[in-house]
Amino acid sequence: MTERDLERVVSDYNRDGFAILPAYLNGSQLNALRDRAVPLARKLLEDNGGQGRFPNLFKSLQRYDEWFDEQLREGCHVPLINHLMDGDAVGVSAAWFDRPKGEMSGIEPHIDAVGENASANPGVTIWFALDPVDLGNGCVHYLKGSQKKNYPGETWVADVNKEAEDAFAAQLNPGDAVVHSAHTVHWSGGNFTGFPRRAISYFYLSRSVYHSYQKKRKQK
Ligand SMILES: O=C(O)CCC(=O)C(=O)O
Repeated sequence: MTERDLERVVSDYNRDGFAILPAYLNGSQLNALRDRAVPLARKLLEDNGGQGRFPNLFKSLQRYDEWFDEQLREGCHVPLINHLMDGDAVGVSAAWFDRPKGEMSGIEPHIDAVGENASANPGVTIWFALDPVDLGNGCVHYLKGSQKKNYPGETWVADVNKEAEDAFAAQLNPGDAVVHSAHTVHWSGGNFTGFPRRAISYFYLSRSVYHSYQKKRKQK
């Protein structure tokens, strides 16, 4: 990424809470990601039998394949994540987000992490498209500027106007990516086409938020 591209990404991210990264992966990086992700997701789907609220969403891929562990720690995107998080990023999860043909509902509006206040950046997610994604097959939408508000309590966000002028549909090509703050409200749609809509994301928290989540989990 050139200095100029980086400036544009930081400025979009600070203003809107997300930034589009066109052609972020080259052909061989995209093939490597797809070749690693698709068989693992197939195996996880066979093992779990499509259970749960999101049968085609698998988190913590790094626990099943060390390649994802390495990507989460040292992938080509990690310097950008650290740049956006002042060098404070801890990798939490590599995830598979599929919206296969016929899955008519997406994921409702949410943020990725609850922080202490809106001005502190609790984390960042980078989402890589493996297929062309658009309005028809359930692309991710963002509410521009929503990272600046406070959403205390929980990650699901009620009463979001998905038709608002500030709602942005991240329509991407394979190898494009989008990076968003853990405080940015986002959602996705169902797949009303015959085309696949597969993606991989990597999720990072700031060190302090990561440790406080770990502490809360141990107390449960
Ligand atoms: O891929 C999707 O449908 C939603 C992605 C998402 O919510 C996320 O990456 O945090």
